Amino acid sequence: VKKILLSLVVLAGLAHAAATPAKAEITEVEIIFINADTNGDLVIGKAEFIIVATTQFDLTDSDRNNSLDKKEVGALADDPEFSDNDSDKDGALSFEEMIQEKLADFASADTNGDGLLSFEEVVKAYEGAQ
Ligand SMILES: [Ca+2]
Ligand SMILES: [Ca+2]
Ligand SMILES: [Ca+2]
Ligand SMILES: [Ca+2]
Repeated sequence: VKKILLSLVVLAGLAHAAATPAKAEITEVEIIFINADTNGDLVIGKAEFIIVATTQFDLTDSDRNNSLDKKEVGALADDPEFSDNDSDKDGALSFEEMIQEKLADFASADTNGDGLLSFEEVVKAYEGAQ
């Protein structure tokens, strides 16, 4: 369950711009969901999930070497998850390492195994990560 946290931090980062005090009745998880559901069918497919992850990866990879090192991820580098996800232990997260982790997050959040994340599944994963 802990493994979903980095994804949600990533999604929350993307959603941040949409979160205005005037819309305080909309919860953070709703904003995350709406932002990720680019085709508006009220479920998040694997492709939508990967687009969000890829966009965030590209934004974070400031030197464009297709790898996130500790100075690029900032405080997240201190999260034990960063070293867990760094499977080849080279001190950086490659795009492949990141996608592998995201697909694992997707699978664990998709509790009914239909290949889509419903709002309820996202809420459960989000609450589990708190
Ligand atoms: Ca969708
Ligand atoms: Ca980089
Ligand atoms: Ca690595
Ligand atoms: Ca599902």
